Amino acid sequence: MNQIYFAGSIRGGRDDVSIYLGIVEHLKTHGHVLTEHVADKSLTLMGEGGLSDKQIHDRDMNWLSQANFLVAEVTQASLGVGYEIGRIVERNKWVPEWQRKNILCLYRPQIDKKLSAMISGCDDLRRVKYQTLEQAKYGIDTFFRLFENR
Ligand code: 6K6
Repeated sequence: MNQIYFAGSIRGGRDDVSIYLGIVEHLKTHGHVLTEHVADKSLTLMGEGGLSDKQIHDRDMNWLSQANFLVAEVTQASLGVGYEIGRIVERNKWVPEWQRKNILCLYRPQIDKKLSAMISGCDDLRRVKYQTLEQAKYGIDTFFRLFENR
């Protein structure tokens, strides 16, 4: 079964949390989503009670290492999401092809928010532009189809 790490902004801002929820629900049709909490509306900027930042970082890095897909919603700029993507892009350079984690970045082009050149200019990940959830779902389905029967 596919293990999917979904990345979305937390301290970068929670404006898009409803969109994350729709994406996560759809990702579940493609495998097990390790990070459902990213789409949890009750997870606020104040965070998860009881966990230190080190515990969150180490737990998430552990989940990221278990995942074989990283799907990130990158419209809302987030240091954490950029860090997660960068860690995997770098790791992918040092492992054989069959161990690489495939990366999909979903974003909604907006007049006042331009995607970072570090994501829009990176050859080592796939990007899908969308406006509606239906378009995001179509992009997700197309992405996963690329890796079927591999
Ligand atoms: C929420 C708010 C404050 O502290 C929290 C508790 N946090 C987190 N729980 C789980 N994953 C987290 C948390 N903070 C960051 N992450 C990871 O980084 C997630 O996997 C997200 O994809 C990403 C969000 O980074 P920021 O920089 O937007 O927080």
